[in-house]
Amino acid sequence: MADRERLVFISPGEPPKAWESAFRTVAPEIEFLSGKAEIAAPETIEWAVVWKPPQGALAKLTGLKCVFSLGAGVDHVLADSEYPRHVPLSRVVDPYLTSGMTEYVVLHVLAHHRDLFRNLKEQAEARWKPFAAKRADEVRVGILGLGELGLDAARKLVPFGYRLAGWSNTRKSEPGIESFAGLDELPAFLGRTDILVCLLPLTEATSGILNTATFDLLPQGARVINAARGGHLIESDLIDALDTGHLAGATLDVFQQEPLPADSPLWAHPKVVVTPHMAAMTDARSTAMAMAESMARVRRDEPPLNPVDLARGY
Ligand code: NDP
Ligand code: OXD
Repeated sequence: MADRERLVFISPGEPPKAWESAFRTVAPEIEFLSGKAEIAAPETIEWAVVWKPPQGALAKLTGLKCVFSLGAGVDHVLADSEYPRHVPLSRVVDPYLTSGMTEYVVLHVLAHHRDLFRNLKEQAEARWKPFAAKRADEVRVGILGLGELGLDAARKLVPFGYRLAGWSNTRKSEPGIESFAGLDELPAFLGRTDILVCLLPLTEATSGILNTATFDLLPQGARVINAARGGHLIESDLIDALDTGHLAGATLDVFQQEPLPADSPLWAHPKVVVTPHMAAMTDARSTAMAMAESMARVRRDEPPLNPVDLARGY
């Protein structure tokens, strides 16, 4: 048995430095392993901190007490069919992540409402053409997913005066935000939405939810913002809906393939804004602190903070 608890960091392509330093501060008693080299005695590792772990990597760590997703989403962990399902999985819920996402959503909702993209295009052509934006109380914003991130973004949009609604599994009761719940209410939600924001987790039930049938239910000239996962969107369906003029624009932060391939038609599409999966970034210092708190809980046989319901997938 190892004399120190051991933590392995598995995030292919991400330098472990910031996390190693954060854990050195909040949990100096734990041995931090970068997961790059072959690990001796893998059965003595208690904690795994992961982003897109390779298939089967976690199943080999037979002494695991908890797995921590480096993101709010856990689809990248549960994609591993060998995930050891008796081990609790904890995800990131963090004020800096939440405020980062809210900034992104507010920025792009405002940009679509005020058609900043038209201003940029006309500036490039040195054309002076004022146009009137709709009043905010005539603009219907709808958020798919009213969880940690969707709810905060919706609340911060309330003071702008938008007509706000959200769609979730369970009904919410939030001042200024109309609640739609379950698949039966999805068509009515879409039918009243001019700017659609996706902040759902990627699960079997939500995979491909942004498709032609969904877009057809949105009003003519609607806009789509996807800051959740690339797997929510059928990219060719979006391009068709933009090219026929049914949709007026889109902001995409996440893609079926990341990095977005250089030959993707999304890069140069005149109605699409592409950002490279950066809507909200996990803050190593505050998240490592929450993970250390979770470890203390697990040592007391309590669930970690922000546990994922493995059956539900989020
Ligand atoms: P939460 O789990 O807190 O919220 C999920 C919301 O989606 C809940 O309101 C839930 O409903 C709803 N939901 C889930 N499944 C369904 C369904 N089948 N039908 C209707 N509603 C459903 O997640 P977060 O808000 O913390 O994060 C959302 C996602 O954002 C993450 O999973 C991740 O993929 C993405 N993300 C992207 C980032 C980026 O940089 N682009 C950064 C961080 C996160 P209910 O409330 O009823 O359970
Ligand atoms: C997340 C992400 O899920 O960064 O937190 O995408």
